[in-house]
Amino acid sequence: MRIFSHQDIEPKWQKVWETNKAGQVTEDPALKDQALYYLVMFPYPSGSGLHVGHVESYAAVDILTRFERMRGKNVLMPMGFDSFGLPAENYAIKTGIHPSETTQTAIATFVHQLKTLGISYDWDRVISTSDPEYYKWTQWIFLKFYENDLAYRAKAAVNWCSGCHTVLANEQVVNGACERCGTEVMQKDLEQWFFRITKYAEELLQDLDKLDWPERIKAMQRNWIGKSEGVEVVFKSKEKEFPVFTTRPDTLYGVSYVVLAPEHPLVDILANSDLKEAIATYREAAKLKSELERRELQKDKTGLFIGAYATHPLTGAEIPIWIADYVLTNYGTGAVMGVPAHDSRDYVFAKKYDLPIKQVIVSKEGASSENEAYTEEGTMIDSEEFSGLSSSEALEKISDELEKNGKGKRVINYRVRDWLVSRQRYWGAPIPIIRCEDCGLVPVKEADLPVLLPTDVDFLPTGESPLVNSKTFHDVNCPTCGKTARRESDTMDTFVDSSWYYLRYCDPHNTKALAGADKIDYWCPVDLYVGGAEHAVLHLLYSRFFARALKDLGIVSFDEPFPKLRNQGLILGPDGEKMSKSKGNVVNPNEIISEYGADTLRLYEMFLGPLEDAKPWDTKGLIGVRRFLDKVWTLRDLVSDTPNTESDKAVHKAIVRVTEDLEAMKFNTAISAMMSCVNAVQAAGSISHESYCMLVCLLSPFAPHLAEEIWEVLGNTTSIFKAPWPEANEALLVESTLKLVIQIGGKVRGTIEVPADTEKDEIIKMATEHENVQTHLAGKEIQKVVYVPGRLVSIVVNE
Ligand code: ANZ
Ligand code: ZN
Repeated sequence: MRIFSHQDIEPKWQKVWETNKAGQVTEDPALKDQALYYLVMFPYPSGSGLHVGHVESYAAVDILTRFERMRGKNVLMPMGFDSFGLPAENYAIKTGIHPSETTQTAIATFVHQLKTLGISYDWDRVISTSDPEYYKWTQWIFLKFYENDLAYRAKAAVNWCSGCHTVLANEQVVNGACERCGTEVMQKDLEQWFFRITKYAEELLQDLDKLDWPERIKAMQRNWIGKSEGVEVVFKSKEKEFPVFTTRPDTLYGVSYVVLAPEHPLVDILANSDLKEAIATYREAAKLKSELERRELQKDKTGLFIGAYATHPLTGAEIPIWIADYVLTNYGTGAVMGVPAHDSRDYVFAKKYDLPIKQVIVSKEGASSENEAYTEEGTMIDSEEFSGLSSSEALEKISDELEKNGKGKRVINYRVRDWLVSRQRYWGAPIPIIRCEDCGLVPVKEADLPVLLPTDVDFLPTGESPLVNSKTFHDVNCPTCGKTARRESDTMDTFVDSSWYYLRYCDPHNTKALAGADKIDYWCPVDLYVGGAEHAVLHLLYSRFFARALKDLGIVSFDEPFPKLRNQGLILGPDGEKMSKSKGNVVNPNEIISEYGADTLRLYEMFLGPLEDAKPWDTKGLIGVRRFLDKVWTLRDLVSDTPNTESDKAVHKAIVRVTEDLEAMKFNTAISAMMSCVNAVQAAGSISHESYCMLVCLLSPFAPHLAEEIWEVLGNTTSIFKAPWPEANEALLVESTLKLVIQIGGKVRGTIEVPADTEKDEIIKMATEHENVQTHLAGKEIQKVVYVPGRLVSIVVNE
C-alpha cells in the first residue's frame, strides 16, 4: 500500500498558498452580492501557543470559507490578535521582559502555527490591538464617545480587586470574585471612566429576538440586562421626600418599615444625632462586603434603626426608617419598602428585629405568611378599597392611584450598569485625555493620536496606574491653555479593543479612518461569528453596544455586528475532563501535526462530533481518520478510463450529502458521508477520473493539502480551490437497488435486495424461494401473493 507523506505535501502547499496569497480577498464591486464575512473570535496570543480548542473553531470556519469560495462567494476570513491584557503584564512583572516583547514572540508563534494548519486567512489583514496603528483608533473612538456623552468620568463605588490592583467591570466579577485571579472583590469609591451602555439597555434587550444565536447565550444577555418594571413610591420624612423602588406595589398596605442603603445621602439628614457614630461604624462594615455578599439571600441580615419615621403614602401611618446593607446603593433608588409578609429578605429581617409582619395577599388555600413570606399572587386583604381584588389587578390600581396623587410613578429599571472602562494597569490603550487644573478634562487632539504607551515604566502594580511614574508620558502641556498639565494615566479595559476589531479587518491599513465606510459597507455585518460560550455576556454585549453607538455617530449603518453566532464546544482531555496543564491531559496540536499531519488534525476535530458539543479527545479516532485519508490517496490506483456506475453513484450521493451538511455546519456527518463514499468506491473496484476529481473537491475544504496534491497528480494545473464546487447529477441519485420485506400472513419472514429494474414475476419467485420463507411455508398452501412495488411481498396462505 502506498501511503502519502504529509511531511512533504503540507509544507509544499503552504508555500504555494503563501506565494499566491490564496486567502486574499478584495472589495471587487462585481462580487458585492457574493460577499460573505466569516469570523472566529480572535485569540489572546498567549505564550503557550495554539491549543486544540483554537484548531476546532478555526478549522470549522476555514472549511466553510473554502466551501463558499468554491461556490463563487467572495469570503473575507481574517485573523488577528487581542494582544493587550494582563497576562503579558503579569509575566513582565515576574520576569522583567517587556510585554511588547513577549507579545511579539507569541504572535509569531501563533502565525506560524496557523500557517502549518493550512488556514486560508487573508494574511494582509492581520491586526493586533496593541499595535499603535490599531489603538490609535481605539483612542479615536474613545474621543468620539466622549464628545457625544457616551464616555464620562464619575465617582462611583467600584469593584476593586486587590490581587490585580485594578478596578473591574461588573461583568468581570464572578460570584463576588475577580474573574482573572479569584480574589474577593471589594467596593471602593473612585473616579473612573464609564461608557454609557445603559443608554441602549432596552434596544440591546429587544433586539436579541432578531439574532440567530444559541438560545442559552441570548438568555444570559437578557438576564444580564435585567429589565424590571415597577413603581417608585414616594415616602416623606421631615419634609424630605424619597422614592423607594418596588416591583410589587400591590403589597403597599403590608409595609412595616422602610430601608435606606447605608450610603444613601438622606441618612445623614434624617438620622437621630445620637446615632451618628453607630451609623459610621455600620457603614465601614458594609464597605468591606462585596455586592454579591450583600445580595445573598441566605446571608444573615443586619441593620440599624436610624431614629426617624416616614409617612405611608396611602394610609398616612408612621413607618420606621432603617438602614441595612442588603439594600444596594446603585440599584433602583437605593431605598426599599419592607414588606416582610411577601418578600423573603424582608421576612428574615423583620424576624430578626421583631418588626410587624402584615399579610395583605392570601392564596386560594389561605396560605399564611407566618413561617415564611408568601411571594405568589393571590387575593387582596386589609388593603382598604383594594381588598377583594386579585393582586395583579391591585398592582395596576394602586399604581394608578399613586400616579394620580403624585405619590409615585411607574418606572423601568435595568440591572446592567454603565461599563467601567478605566484600568490602573500598563498594558492597554492609554485614555486620550489630558487633565488640566484650569481647563479640566481636555481631549487629546485627533491629530496627536495615537497617545503612545511609554516604555520607561515600572510595571509593579501599586493601585495607581504605572503610567503615573513615566516622566515622558505624564507631563504634558494643556492643548487648550498651554499650561503644564498631566495625562490621564489609566488605560482602557481590553474589552474596548475587541469591541470593534471586526471593523478594522475591513480596511486594516487605513490611516485616515478606523476603516473606510465603503469597505465596512462591503463586508459588514459579519455573516457568521464563531467562538466560545465564555464570551456570552462580556465581549458580545460590549460589541453590540459599540455597533449601536457607532451607528449613532454615523460610522456604521447596522446595529447588530454578529447576526449569526455559533459556539464551538470544548474539546476535553482523553479522560473526559477539561484540558489543563495541572491535570496533564493537554493535547498539543504541534505534536499531532508532525505525526499525523494538519489535514488529519483538522478532519479529526471536525469528526469528533457536532461543533457545539463538548467532546473528549480520542487517539484511536485520530488514527482512523488518518487511515481514511490514506484510502483517499490510494484510490488513485483505481482510476480507470471505463466508467463505473457504482462509483459514480456513490460520489454523486456524497456530493448531495456533503453540500447539505456543510450548509447546516454538520461537519461530522459530512465526513461520514465521504467515508461511506470511499468504501463504496473501493468495493466497486474502479473510479473514473472525473468522479475521483469530484470526490477530491468534496474533501478539499477539510483536507486542503492532500486535496491539492491529488488534484495536481490528477493532471490539473490550477489550484483545486479555483475549481467549482461539484454539482450532483440527478440521474445518478436514483437508488439502484430495492430492499423488499417478505411477509407471510402479515408477519415479516425475511428481506431481499433486488436491482431496481427487476420484473414483478422475478421478484415473487425470489421471495418464495427465500430460505426462511421456505421454512415457514412448509406444509402450507399459497393462496395468493401480493407485490407492493418497492416495499413488500405479501404471501397469503391457507392454514
Ligand atoms: C417591596 C416588595 C414587596 C418587593 C414584595 C418585592 C416583593 P428586581 O426584580 O430585581 O428589580 N429592591 C429595590 N431596590 C433595591 C435595592 N437597591 N437593593 C435591594 N433590593 C431592592 O427587584 C425589585 C425588588 O427588590 C423591589 O420590590 C424591592 O423589594 C427590592 F412582596 O419592594 B420590592
Ligand atoms: Zn488647561
